[in-house]
Amino acid sequence: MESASGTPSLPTRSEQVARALAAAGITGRVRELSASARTAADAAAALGCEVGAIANSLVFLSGEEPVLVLTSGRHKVDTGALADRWGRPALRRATPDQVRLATGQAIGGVAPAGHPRPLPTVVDEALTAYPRVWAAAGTPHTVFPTTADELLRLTGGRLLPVGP
Ligand code: 5CA
Repeated sequence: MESASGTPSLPTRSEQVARALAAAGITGRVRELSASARTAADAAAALGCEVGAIANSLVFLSGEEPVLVLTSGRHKVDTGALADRWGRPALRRATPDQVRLATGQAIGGVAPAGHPRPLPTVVDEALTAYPRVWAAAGTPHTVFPTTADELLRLTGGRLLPVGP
């Protein structure tokens, strides 16, 4: 059966992501993988791409506000430097419960969109090095192809360096 998004029977959380992509005019389709893509390394292995081309959707709390940092899988976030560049209160890693509350998605499948409310977002400048990047689509088994420019459009985010 085909759903409204034109993709056959995706999980509900991925349907929400597919709808957000369509609303932003993003044409890359959500793809369901047989292997788990819970981490950037798993996703890169399943897709046969560089780990740097995986966009991890990491949730932090800045003060009490949840924020999203779309980070290349090739490095970690330097939270101190990023908070300074972004002009926000210090960033700390959200707990699994806080991630679910802010995104409606579980760690391992957090997507850049499809959340109950849009989160203030940074897109990692390092992602511009890849003509195609892959992000999770709401579950650990779903991904979609995109670009740094599309992620900026999708999230209304800011392009900043996030790595060390
Ligand atoms: N599906 C892949 C990308 S396609 C994915 O979701 N990767 S991820 O990096 O965005 O999700 C795993 C991330 O969740 C880890 O990098 C880590 O930053 C975060 N994480 C894992 N366990 C915890 C935890 N207990 N608390 C908070 N964050 C966690």
